[in-house]
Amino acid sequence: VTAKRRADYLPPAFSIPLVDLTISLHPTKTVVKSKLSVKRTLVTDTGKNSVESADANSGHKRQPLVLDGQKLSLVSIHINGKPFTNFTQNDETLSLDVDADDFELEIENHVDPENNKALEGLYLSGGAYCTQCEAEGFRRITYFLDRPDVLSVYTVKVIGDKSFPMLLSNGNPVARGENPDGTHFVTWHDPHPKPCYLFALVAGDFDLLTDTYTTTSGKEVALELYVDKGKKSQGTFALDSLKRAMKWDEDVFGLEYDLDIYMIVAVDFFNMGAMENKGLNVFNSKFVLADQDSATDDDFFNVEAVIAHEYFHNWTGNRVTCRDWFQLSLKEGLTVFRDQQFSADMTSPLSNRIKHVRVMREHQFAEDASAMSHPIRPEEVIEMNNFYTVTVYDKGAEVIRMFHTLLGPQGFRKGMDEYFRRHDGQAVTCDDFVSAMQSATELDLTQFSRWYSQSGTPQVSLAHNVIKHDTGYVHTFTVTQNTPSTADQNEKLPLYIPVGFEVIDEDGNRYRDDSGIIQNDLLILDAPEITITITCDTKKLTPVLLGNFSAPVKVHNELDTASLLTIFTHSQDAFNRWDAMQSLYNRCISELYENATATIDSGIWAGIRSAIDSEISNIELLSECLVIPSFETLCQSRSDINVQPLIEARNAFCRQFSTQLEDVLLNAFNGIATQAYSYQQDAVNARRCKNVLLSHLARLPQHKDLVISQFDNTDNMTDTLGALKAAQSLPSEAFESLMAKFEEKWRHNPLVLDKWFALHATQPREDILATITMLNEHPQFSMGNPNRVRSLIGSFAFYNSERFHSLDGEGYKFVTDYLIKLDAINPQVAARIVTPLIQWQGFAEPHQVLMKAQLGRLLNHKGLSKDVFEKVSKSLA
Ligand code: BAL
Ligand code: ZN
Repeated sequence: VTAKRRADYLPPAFSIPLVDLTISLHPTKTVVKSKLSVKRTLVTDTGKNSVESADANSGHKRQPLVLDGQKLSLVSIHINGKPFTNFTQNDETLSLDVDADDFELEIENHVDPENNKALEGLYLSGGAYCTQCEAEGFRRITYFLDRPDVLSVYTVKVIGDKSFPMLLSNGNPVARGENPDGTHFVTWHDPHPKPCYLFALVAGDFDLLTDTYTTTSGKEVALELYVDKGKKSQGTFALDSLKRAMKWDEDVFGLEYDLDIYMIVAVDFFNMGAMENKGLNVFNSKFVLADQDSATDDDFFNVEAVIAHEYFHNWTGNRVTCRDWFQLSLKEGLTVFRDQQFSADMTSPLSNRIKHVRVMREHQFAEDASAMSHPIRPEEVIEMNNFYTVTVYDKGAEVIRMFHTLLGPQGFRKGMDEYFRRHDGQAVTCDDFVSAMQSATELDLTQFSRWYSQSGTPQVSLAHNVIKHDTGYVHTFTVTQNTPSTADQNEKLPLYIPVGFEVIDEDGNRYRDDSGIIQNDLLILDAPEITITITCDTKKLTPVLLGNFSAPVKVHNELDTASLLTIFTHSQDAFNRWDAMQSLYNRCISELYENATATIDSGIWAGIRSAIDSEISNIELLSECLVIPSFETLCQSRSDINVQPLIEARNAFCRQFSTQLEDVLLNAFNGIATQAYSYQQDAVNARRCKNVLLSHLARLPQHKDLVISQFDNTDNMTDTLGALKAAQSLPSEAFESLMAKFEEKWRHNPLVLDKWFALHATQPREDILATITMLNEHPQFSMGNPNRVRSLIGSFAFYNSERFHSLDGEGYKFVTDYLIKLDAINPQVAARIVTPLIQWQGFAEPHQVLMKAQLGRLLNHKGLSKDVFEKVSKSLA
């Protein structure tokens, strides 16, 4: 197994301007006929092929055309119409010794969609043919230069049995008809040159929702959404979301859609969330189907966000694509940032920001601290599918957000305009993006661009000293940065970090620094250390760092309870107010972690009580402030973690929280009226707040009926699930009884049942492994369906920390046994679920020993995929 390195990039030795595919679908023997126009690429000044020039000059034979191809049965090769035999083949490539510079290559091969359980390339699942080509799946359909910098215009003829009435591919349909053998066909033409990872084909029998969208410049676009039969009514929200996304991209970025038709197909078997294939998005049905009975508010939110994300890729990804896969964040970080901005505009900036910061703190910081640590632009990759990570996506989006913060909305837009002006139709690099942004600002972005090459989570620390002078007080704030070494990189350089910086006193008055270093509430920390002073006649000042999470860093700012409550009361930044409460809870949990019998000071409860009282009508902030940091978040500010004691400390804090604050929690709960369901932000906020409150009240036996009553009486899935989550704290018979009713009602809806699988899997009961083993046999469960596997096994490994990390080692062993079986079917999904096991670094020695023992078993397993091998071998290196 060899790694590819970013530094080894060479441009392709051949281009393929035109691709003409004829694909005759058959479950086990699909015939792919590919006709390619191929040109040797020339360097204009020498007239020599760019890669072979040395060989050519020294008189050696010309460089062969080396095509990628995996799991294909080759039938024939023709060049310029003549049979061609001068080739060699191995498991991964087909190498053709061709003399010509410009020729037509015809290849015929067979593929076996029915037995393709990895869901990469062309597969037949759930009664439909479907493709997934990103990152390197096209090579499982036909032989090709499967790399994103080879851009071609595609014509695709799809031939299929009439039991598959819909035959779809990219672009516009240009012909359709019937064949003498009873099959039918549709021919598609996509005029936009694209890399093969954006190729798509879908064939099946779907329900179709249609609509139109007229762009600002007056072009009418047909919108088509394909869903499973009988699910039409669950598709309307997605289609409306698409129109909102199209409008938003015109309004905010001036970007219009560029084909006559935009199609989205929802399928049940899908490794990812969705895929932005040109003009033909393929979606995991989980991110399309939504109605009030079966989808929660979070599901609605996610549908809108993912629909927008894939749509936004049409410009940031498809029109301007990546030169090579190391540049993945060029399109993903940027597109995640764009979808986050869209969601904030459609819903609420605050809850969006908190949602995304939670992802960073729970998952991205953990990745940085693990053996899989990598910069947002990785340097070395064995299996590209392993790099669709929270680092590339979410930290990548944070880096784009920092450009936005530094350049301002107008400067950012100017940079984006320039990016498209320079690179529309090209495959480019992250450096090209930075260069376009550089053209839009006076700031020198050289140091800033280290965010692309340096991995790890920087730590920003603050030391605050006060000296009394005759005239008042001089406060000195020393802010330092330090990025600890990571598994992939020892040496770290100072980064250019925009640190939100606010200084307030106990009454909420704000203070400016003496030298005006802080501008627009930002301190630019571009050196290892920066000191600012504030001279004033106030002794007690509270510094508030990282407003709105202005950079993807951890902050060390030791503040006492009074200061945290001051921030909550007075900070101008709602994010900081939320964050202060999170810090307060974290500190309380630390006390209980260090001393299990400690009781939290009554002053703290009084402070929280008055915080709740003061925000009783601001339910959006209130609900976020009532959420106790997750176990995963708590792990990120600790090392050498003993799991059970930390979970017990968190549970003890939660119990005290419920007991101490029962009256205010109940009062707030009763104060939120239940309304008929609508997916409107006010109603979403109300349900969210009510369900957070219910989860606290459910810990008190006297409020069991509130949970049951909500479960029995609600008209929507958000409150049903809120009740079920709260019921996880009830005695197990009560929980099981509600779960049984839920299953009875929803057993025929797999997406809803996924929620049920996940609720079971996250129960910290002692016999959970037996329960999961039983659920694995549930009629709706299938190891071949990634959604089911993620719900049951993924939820256990990622979120049932108590049982996964149980010190008898059974949780680790259970997941490992499962992964060994899953890896043989679907390596991509197996490699995702191995993540919690490879993140052993933060845990205490007894955990590490047990985790590494299971990783060793995996590594020794014969036939392990490249996907799992890469992560496991790194974690044991
Ligand atoms: N490009 C893979 C799926 C997504 O990020 O949209
Ligand atoms: Zn994406």
